[in-house]
Amino acid sequence: MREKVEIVQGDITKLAVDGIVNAANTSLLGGGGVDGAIHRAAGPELLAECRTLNGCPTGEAKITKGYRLPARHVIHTVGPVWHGGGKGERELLRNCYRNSFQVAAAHDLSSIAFPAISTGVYRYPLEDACRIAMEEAKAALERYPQISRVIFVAFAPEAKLAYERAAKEVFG
Ligand code: AR6
Repeated sequence: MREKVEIVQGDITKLAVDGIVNAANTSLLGGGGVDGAIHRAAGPELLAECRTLNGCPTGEAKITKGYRLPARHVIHTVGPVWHGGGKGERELLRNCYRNSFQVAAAHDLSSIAFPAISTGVYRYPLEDACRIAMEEAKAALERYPQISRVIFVAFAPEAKLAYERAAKEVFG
């Protein structure tokens, strides 16, 4: 299983994979951070398709085409805003990963790349977020044999270290 997981540093919009995951907000109409970068790189057709989706509740995931991106699809998920951990944040973040993998598998995507959902503007603690991401990757790889490549994209060097620590803890 571990060999199907890659940890890379860089810009998720550059990856030629079946699907990249967007850390969106409930409107699905764009924003800053990775969401802004994905919309800029995909072009206005992405926003047009997103307008037809009627938003997305926190923890859920919806798929669109990738348009001008090298990735074929974008899976839009909405992470929780961190309020200290007492507002169901952990379960909501877990749901983002679970539902993104479920949507990917349902559309027969075999390679999927994730940013560190909620760890930017939404202030979710990085170590905890990377651990949840890794646990859910392991579960998804066990559940969906059609998924052969999971890529965690670290934008900052500390995120790469956090993913590497999480991979050791989860996969041994
Ligand atoms: N490639 C990969 N990772 C990136 C990129 C990139 N091009 N750009 C940023 N990151 P954030 P959130 C990392 O703030 O916390 C938006 O306005 C970044 O370093 O993008 O889920 C939405 O519309 C961080 O580790 O998303 C929402 O309103 C991670 O991506 C809100 O922000 C997530 O940071 C969502 O906040």
